[in-house]
Amino acid sequence: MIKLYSFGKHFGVADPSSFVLKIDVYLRMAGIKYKSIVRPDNLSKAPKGKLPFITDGDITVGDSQFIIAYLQDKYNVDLDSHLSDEQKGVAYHLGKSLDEDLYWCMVYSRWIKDDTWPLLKEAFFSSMPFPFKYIVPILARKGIKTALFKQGLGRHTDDEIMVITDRSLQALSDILGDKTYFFGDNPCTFDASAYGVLAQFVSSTIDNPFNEMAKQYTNLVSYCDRMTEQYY
Ligand SMILES: N[C@@H](CCC(=O)N[C@@H](CS)C(=O)NCC(=O)O)C(=O)O
Repeated sequence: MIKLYSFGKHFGVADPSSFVLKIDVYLRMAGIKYKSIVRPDNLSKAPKGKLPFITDGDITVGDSQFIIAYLQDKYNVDLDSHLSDEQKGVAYHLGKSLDEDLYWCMVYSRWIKDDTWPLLKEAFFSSMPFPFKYIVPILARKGIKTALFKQGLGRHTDDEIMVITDRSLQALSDILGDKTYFFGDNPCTFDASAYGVLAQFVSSTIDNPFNEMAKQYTNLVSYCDRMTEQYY
């Protein structure tokens, strides 16, 4: 059976990583049986040093885009057969925007903002033995700060990052409109990506200004509720 190496349920969502949640929901959408493996040493075993990765027998695949490609190929999954070529192209680049832009806004809201960092630190590091529980979170947060700076988002002010996040959420809300899924009546691969990141904002128990702002988009909230209801 496929094993999905993940962080485990946190803050009211099946996984606090948008990339792991993308694969978790994708496997459910595709009807593929899998087992979630939540272990502290998952990251050190990850082929690319990041989660998610999967193992399927003796095959290991890292990175959400390659995991999806592997599942499509190996298990003959096609969640996009109802999309036109143009829609497939739009969906692909929308997905990239979530992975490369909105994801980082979420990271900023959790790791950098002092209103949420204590919650994150407690959830991920408090069970570590002394002195690691004090040293590791400081180093990890510093690493995220550097990553955000290099990515570019970390060079903006707090207000600017809020604006960038809101623009992205507004655009997603406009695209979804009153449709059931992003591309109509049936879910597609993009819905896995969308749910993966949107649920982190609107279905999370984390109460911060970013999530508060996201929850104003009632169609995005209903969408995540619908996906959760359907697949969990
Ligand atoms: N491109 C990767 C991104 C995965 C990723 O950034 N995972 C984060 C969690 S959301 C991670 O494992 N970070 C740990 C680290 O960088 O040490 C994918 O699509 O799977």
